Amino acid sequence: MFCLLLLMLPHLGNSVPIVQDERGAKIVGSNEAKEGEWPWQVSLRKNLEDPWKHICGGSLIHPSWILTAAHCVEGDKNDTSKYMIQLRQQNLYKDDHLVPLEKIIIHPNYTNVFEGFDLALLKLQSPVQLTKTIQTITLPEASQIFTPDMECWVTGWGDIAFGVHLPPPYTLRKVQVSLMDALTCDREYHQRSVLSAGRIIFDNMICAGETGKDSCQGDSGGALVCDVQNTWLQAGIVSWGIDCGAPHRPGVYTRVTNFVDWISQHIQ
Ligand code: 4AZ
Repeated sequence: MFCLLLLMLPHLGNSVPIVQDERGAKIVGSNEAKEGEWPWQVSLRKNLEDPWKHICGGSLIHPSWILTAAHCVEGDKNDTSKYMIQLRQQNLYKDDHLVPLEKIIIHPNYTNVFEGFDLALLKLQSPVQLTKTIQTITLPEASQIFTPDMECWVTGWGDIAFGVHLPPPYTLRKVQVSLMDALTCDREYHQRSVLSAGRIIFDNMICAGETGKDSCQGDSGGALVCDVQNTWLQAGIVSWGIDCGAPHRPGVYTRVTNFVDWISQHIQ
């Protein structure tokens, strides 16, 4: 959805042709996740023409709470009945057990993805039983610094290349991505861009990925996680990007450290 929208924004000057690449594109550039990996990964489902269709990813951060992107539930904060959560699943739609929502909390400063603040909390009607395959992801301390040398991954059932849906049996995919701070990312986004004035990437965003390795449509709301001294911490939430896996266009993520106080205020 955002790919298309974004490509229609001429001022961002994306001049990269849409081609199938030879870099082995999948989530983009990924491999299949193993069963038991990424036990916090959830699928956000919406009741559309296709009932309970996957629209976004999300992460289990507490037995009763999911963290996702605000743009995934935009305009529906009082309409919890339109949504359901599927907890960690190896193949999307296989043996669904959908969990209803009690509450949707969109960050109060959210207006659109380009301004940041692209996060929302979803409260489940009843807490989930944690198992070997269903676990929470740890949020970082607000002071945690994520650096490009860290090992970070993004996972999801999103498109495997720009405009190319993940085919059945919809196996969860993962890709290792390197982080990029907002300023460096902003410089990247100004490359080959018609309009060079003004910030494109703000400090409440963090970027990750490189040519051929990226998140894509359908991965939104999912977690960008990093292994920090043998603990997985959530550094980002898939938010937006121009194209998927294109040169000078890293994936843009909500920077979780900026929002851990807001999150813990709501989930106590
Ligand atoms: C989307 O449309 C989307 N390459 C998500 C992530 C990225 C681009 C688009 C990052 O939801």
